[in-house]
Amino acid sequence: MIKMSDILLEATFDDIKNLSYADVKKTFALRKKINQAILNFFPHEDHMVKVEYYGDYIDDEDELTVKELIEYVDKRIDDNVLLNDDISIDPATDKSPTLFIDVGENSFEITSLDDEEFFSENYADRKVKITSKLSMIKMSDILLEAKGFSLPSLPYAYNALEPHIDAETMEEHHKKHHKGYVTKLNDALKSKAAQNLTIEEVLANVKKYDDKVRNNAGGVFNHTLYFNLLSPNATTSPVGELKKELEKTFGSFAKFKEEFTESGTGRFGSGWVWLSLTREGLKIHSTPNQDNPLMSYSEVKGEPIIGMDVWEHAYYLKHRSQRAKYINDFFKVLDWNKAEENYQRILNKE
Ligand code: MN3
Repeated sequence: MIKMSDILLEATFDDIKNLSYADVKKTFALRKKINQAILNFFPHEDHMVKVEYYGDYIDDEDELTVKELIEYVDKRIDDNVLLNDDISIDPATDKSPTLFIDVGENSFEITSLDDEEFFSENYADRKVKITSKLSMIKMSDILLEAKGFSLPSLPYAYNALEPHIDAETMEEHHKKHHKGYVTKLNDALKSKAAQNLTIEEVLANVKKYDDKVRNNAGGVFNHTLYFNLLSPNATTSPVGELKKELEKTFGSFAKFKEEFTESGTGRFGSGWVWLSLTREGLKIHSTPNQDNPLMSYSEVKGEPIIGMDVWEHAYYLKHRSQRAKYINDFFKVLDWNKAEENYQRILNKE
């Protein structure tokens, strides 16, 4: 049996985020309509009916009063129905007093246990039919959890970048650090009417918020960019337009790599090294902590094409204090096809 708490795991973030308050209101109204439909069909609350329930994981059968039936249906819907399930209610097509309710993979067949004659006589008056595409969901869960950012999954396994970056580092980095930034950012934005903003919108106006937002919004964005740039099948030298622009700006890939590495080893404490597109063209620069070039705090402002994490948590388990070795290994898993994609996306935005 699927519980509503699982829905938040199963539904995509967009499914939940796109649910508007209007949908929420409509869903309540629809549930009321189902209750009303049952009552229209079985007009006496103390009338006995037999319900047969066929669910995703369990089947069930019971004899209930109509009043109990309404609660039973409501409860089952609450426990079992997933986002975007269809719903339909139909009386039996012949004149037998049977009501069918289908909600997604769950169905109810409800048969009158007495008053059969009464039923067939008045059948026409009680005809009900509801069909809707609307989701039935437990609103309290959605309202608490729907808003906010979620942790993107990695496009490869934790051990996929070995031997250059080890599985333990990747798992810690994604499951603990990246996730931590997501959780803390959601917490920091909770009462700030910022729930529908994109991460870029938060970063562009980061001075409006406190340092908790600054650090964690940076953490969310930077790690998403970083993890997506890495690949077990990386194309390890520049391609496309970015290759041309890189050679024009830095002379050669080797020169670029040298300057990028120096920026990484030269960053005191924790921070990031960037290749950004600025108003003056491509630039290598670094930022402290979780700052990035989209923030007004950054000395160099622009659009990040490549971001390299030089926090110790990104390499310490394997490379210990040897940051330069980590940077060397970073270049073995940095996928320049992804960098070119980022570059093209930025060019097309302008
Ligand atoms: Mn990190």
